[in-house]
Amino acid sequence: MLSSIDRSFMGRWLLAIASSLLLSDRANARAYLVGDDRHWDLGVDYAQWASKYSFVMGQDSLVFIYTPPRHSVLQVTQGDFDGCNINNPIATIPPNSSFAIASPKAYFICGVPGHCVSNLKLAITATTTAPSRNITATAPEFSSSPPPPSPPLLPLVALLLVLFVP
Ligand SMILES: [Cu+2]
Repeated sequence: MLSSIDRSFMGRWLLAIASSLLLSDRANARAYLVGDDRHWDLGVDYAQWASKYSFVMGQDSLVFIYTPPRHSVLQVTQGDFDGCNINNPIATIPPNSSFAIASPKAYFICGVPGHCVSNLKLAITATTTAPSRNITATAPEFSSSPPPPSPPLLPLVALLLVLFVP
């Protein structure tokens, strides 16, 4: 039988472990600033920008920075992306907001007439699993300070504690 001091200690450990697991999950999610420091604007090659990254659906997001009414961001079908049709958007992405990547493909165009045909358009392809991601790798993240990684032993320790703590 554990003393109350032991239990309190273990309780705190469980909390600490739960927190690090949560942080470790969040550390894998990335918010990509579309166009990097050029943001969402004319004169940027978004096909080239997208080719630099491996997007993970259900995990990563795209951050669109622009100033209306100069630009807008419409999520569209592939057909409307190809044809630069601004009249049938799936969704409008508000300025300075993030779009959670939830499908293998996503298409965006600027809704200001003439901008899509001038190449203000972005198509991304996402995978379901992350290519071996490592916290020490160069992180093209929007937020500049990822939380510290947790040791891989922690999930096992958490499981053991959950099993043995009454
Ligand atoms: Cu525009």
